Amino acid sequence: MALFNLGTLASTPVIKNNFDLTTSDSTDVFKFQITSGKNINLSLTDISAGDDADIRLFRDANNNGVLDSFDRKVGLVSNRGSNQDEAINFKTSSGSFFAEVSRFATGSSGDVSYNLALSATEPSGTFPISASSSNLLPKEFVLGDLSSNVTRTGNVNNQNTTDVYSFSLGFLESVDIRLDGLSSDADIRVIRDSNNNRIVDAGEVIGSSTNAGITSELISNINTPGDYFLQVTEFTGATNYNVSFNQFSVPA
Ligand SMILES: [Ca+2]
Ligand SMILES: [Ca+2]
Ligand SMILES: [Ca+2]
Ligand SMILES: [Ca+2]
Repeated sequence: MALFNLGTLASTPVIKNNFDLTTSDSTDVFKFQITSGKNINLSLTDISAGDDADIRLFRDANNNGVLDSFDRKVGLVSNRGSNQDEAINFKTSSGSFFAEVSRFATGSSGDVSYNLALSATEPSGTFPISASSSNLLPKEFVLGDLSSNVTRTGNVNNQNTTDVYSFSLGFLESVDIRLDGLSSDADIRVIRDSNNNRIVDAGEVIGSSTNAGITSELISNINTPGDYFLQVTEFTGATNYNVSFNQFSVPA
């Protein structure tokens, strides 16, 4: 196991790109602190083709500075198949944490390389701690080119504050995006990752909808060809949701 001490994690993402796991050194652990209630965001991307890596998040529950079996009793995991991106978005109180990236041996052929981004974003409100949009862009749900209407259902909650969908639009394709079926407040925003670094940088949010309560959300008429991300984010509490991508053609 390799251990990396990141110090205090804040909203500016910490980037650890082109890290490697091997059969003899199959886990990397990144230790960090948050000094007040925040949203911890972890994004594991660019896992090497033909391989599988997973990510886990643990609190240093016994405060001894070591990731031990006591800490491992409670944690969050993202362990999808093959080299799909992994994501954790956790609303939590201050403390010390360990993010552990591990090589999933059964799904991997040799060395496994990956990119990791970590951030701790500020709550949107003051009290109680409200969720905030992640500034990381793992491809959790890959929709591809929107050549027909797509509807998906999901759930956001304190242990999964953000879901990220990736989609693209071709020439003369447009889309309206609607979020409904809410039982608690959730919001949406659309991001164009212009510099392709899988981080939400200044100027990359091209639309958002943040109505109060369980009012539905709508972002209309995105119509420039290209690749996009949609984030669905919890605001105050757990909720199921429906997200609809209503595709239509732009008149030539
Ligand atoms: Ca410990
Ligand atoms: Ca995996
Ligand atoms: Ca970016
Ligand atoms: Ca809302």
